[in-house]
Amino acid sequence: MTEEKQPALKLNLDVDEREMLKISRRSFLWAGVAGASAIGGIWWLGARELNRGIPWPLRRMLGLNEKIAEGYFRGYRLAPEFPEALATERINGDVGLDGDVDEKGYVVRVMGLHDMSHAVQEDASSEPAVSVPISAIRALPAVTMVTELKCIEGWSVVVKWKGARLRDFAAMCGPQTRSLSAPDIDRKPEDLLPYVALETPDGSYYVGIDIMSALHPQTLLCYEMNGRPLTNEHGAPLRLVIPVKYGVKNLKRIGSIRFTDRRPRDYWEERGYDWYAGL
Ligand SMILES: Nc1nc2c(c(=O)[nH]1)N[C@H]1C(S)=C(S)[C@@H](COP(=O)(O)O)O[C@H]1N2
Ligand SMILES: [Mo]
Repeated sequence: MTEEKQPALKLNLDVDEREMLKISRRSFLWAGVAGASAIGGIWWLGARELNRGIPWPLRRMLGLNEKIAEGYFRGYRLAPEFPEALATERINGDVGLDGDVDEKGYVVRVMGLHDMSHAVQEDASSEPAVSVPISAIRALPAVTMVTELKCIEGWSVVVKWKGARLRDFAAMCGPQTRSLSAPDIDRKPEDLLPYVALETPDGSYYVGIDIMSALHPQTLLCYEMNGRPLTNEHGAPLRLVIPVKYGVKNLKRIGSIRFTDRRPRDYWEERGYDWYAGL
């Protein structure tokens, strides 16, 4: 796993989670996000500055990222990485992928944030949601990793992925907390709501993920696969890649992301598979 604009992380696979929480107190992201919220939050980012490149609060976050504390992600057990030469692909599952998408104007609808005051309701039947433009996700630190996608059918493929950490996305958006006070992902992950729900834009494929797996450093919102933009069959323009879970949870074409205290419905769980689907 490499992150652009910073040295490769040294990762320690065997430290327990308590240690991880302790270490993560040296957090860096929240400072950048606090800077952003102080001047009106990410909705402002989406609305105002994206055409001119990276808005300044994100640029500030990148700066802090460069000074990332060694061991920031210690304690998370990482999925193995593979040589790039092994990267290949296979297509499986097309539920929720009908039709084309507007890749440039694409937005992800986000629900369950601490501050929903900028949420908009599209129509009478839909729930108010904050629209985060895909350009804001592309402006987050880009992570590249070569990991295995394992299908419950019994096959797997090694794929080179590029995208933003769901963790960084969450830090940018500010999820709702149990205490209803401002979220602190690094220092108080236990105060976050326990689940994340993701759905395709048409709502026909949907997954639920436990929050700690969602915040895992290899859980990415990907826009590139094997060095090329995602194709429709692989979930263009944005898909979830979560190597600590089976393929079923790696939702293609993300239409919405919801932070929630209720265990979300899950497409393959409803068809008899394990809800957790962890490796
Ligand atoms: N939207 C959507 N996402 C999906 C599926 C699907 O049917 N629809 N199938 C899942 C399954 S079972 C697998 S194994 C992976 C396959 O991803 P790939 O086609 O990019 O290899 O996508 C997952 N994500
Ligand atoms: Mo699968």
